[in-house]
Amino acid sequence: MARQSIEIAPGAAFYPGYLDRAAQEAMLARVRGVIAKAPLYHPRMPRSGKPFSVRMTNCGPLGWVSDIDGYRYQEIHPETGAPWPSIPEALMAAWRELSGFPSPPEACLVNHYADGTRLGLHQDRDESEFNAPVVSLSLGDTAIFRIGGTKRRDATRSVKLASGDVFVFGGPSRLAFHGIDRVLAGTSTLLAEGGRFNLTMRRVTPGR
Ligand code: MD3
Ligand code: FE
Repeated sequence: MARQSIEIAPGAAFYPGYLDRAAQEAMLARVRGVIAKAPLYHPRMPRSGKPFSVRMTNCGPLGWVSDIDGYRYQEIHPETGAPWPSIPEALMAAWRELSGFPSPPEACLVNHYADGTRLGLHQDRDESEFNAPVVSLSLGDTAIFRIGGTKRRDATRSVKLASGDVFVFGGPSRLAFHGIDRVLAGTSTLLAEGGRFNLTMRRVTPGR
């Protein structure tokens, strides 16, 4: 059955409550499994080497990393040297249902926000397939998400992302500036330790 979505901006489809509580708990267990094999770490900003406040890891054949040398996708965890674990089947199913893209995702970036962490306004342009959307899933505390246009100075709007919500960023929104202004502590009971996970599936190399 087709899911109901809200178009927040051209090509940006919002699916509030895509995962119910039981599905969020099952997904969280999968995320914990990924982290057991590929620990969360603090990426560093190119050039300055300043650490991000958000911790990250990945699953899938490729993972997005950032260090003093720059941003890139690579096949191994930067600290353990091990290949990234595979993308959990429940995430692959969401991609098949919602992406409208024939090829599978190659990378799933896992971001972890402790209370008080944020992610500044940025574009995601380290991929070479912009016809594929980015599919994003939130777990845990609600975040204040900001999205603008393809120019940094374009007007922005804010959307609250709650646990179980999914966003598909395709079309013109694929290259929109976006960021997380703050995470609202205590808004979800999913994570015993508090905070928030965001999972983003991406196609990195050209697909069909
Ligand atoms: C719009 N993540 O991983 S999710 C990121 O909540 C990222 O962790 C934020 O920005 C987070 O790059 C925001 C929503 C999101 C993710 C990726 C996008 C929006 C996007 C890529 C292109 C356009
Ligand atoms: Fe992003």
